[in-house]
Amino acid sequence: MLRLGEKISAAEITPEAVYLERRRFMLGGAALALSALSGLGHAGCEHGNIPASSEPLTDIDAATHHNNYYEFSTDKKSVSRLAKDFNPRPWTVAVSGEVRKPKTYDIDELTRLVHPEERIYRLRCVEGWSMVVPWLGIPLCEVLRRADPTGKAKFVEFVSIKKPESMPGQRYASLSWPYTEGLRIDEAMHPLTMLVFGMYGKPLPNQNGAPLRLVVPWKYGFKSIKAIAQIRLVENQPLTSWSRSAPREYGFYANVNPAVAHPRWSQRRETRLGELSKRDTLPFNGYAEQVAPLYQGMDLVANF
Ligand SMILES: Nc1nc2c(c(=O)[nH]1)N[C@H]1C(S)=C(S)[C@@H](COP(=O)(O)O)O[C@H]1N2
Ligand SMILES: [Mo]
Repeated sequence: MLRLGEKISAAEITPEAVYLERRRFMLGGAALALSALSGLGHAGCEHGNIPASSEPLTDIDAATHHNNYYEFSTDKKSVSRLAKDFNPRPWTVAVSGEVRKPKTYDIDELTRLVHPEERIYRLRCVEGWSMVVPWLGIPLCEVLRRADPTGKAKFVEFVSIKKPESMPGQRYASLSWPYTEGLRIDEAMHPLTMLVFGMYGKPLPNQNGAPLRLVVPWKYGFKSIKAIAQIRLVENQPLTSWSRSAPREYGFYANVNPAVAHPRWSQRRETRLGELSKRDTLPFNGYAEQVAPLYQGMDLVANF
């Protein structure tokens, strides 16, 4: 039996178009064959206060043909074509560092750790586009908790795969390879932070980060690292690919903030993929109620 999160099965009051879309994804999701999942639970990770979205979903074609993925290309329209033959199997994800129980998971073991959930999240790219996507995955917290972090685990570093034979963009020094990202431990443990392996009820397309990516919806898109191979719990704030290449432009926190301009352009407005007119960008990408408490007392202009 197909088991998706409550968000999709609850009889929520939503505009009819959204409801019909959701139904379509449930049917599509059957193709994922999430069968042998009953009996698994969520013990230990608090999932409260996940916002329900009633916004129209971005067209799947738009969300899968306009991609930032420098391992393949810096041209957003070419990524899907260049990533077509990338093989996300076999794949392992190593969880290591400041933990008592390091473990290397096979990807198919990791995606079955707990019931997958479908959550509709906005993702806002630093370059000004945004999308609303039904993501399928598990809370990152579930994986971190099982590793049993030590008291020294203050940050989490994520490392992508390095495979220049099948990732043509890695032949250029457009960024340092492998792509790395990081979160503070409380950001990583936050219930909104998801490890994602599907979208629109289907396995994640290569261009969107197969077989496993992060989605951190209140941060600019570059924090949502694709093709994750390693998750390391560390004591010190890790250096990330974008901060290394342009420290003035891409900070470690990267919380969506319309009040703080990128040095080369404003962040006040954004364009939803598939739409023509712009809309206002919201603080924390609209997730302030859930995540603003994480940053109480912090100067979010200095910590951009
Ligand atoms: N490994 C890797 N992950 C990455 C990137 C990348 O170049 N390499 N680009 C990031 C950026 S800048 C954005 S906006 C999002 C885009 O995700 P999408 O293609 O699913 O929209 O992926 C992020 N994750
Ligand atoms: Mo981005």
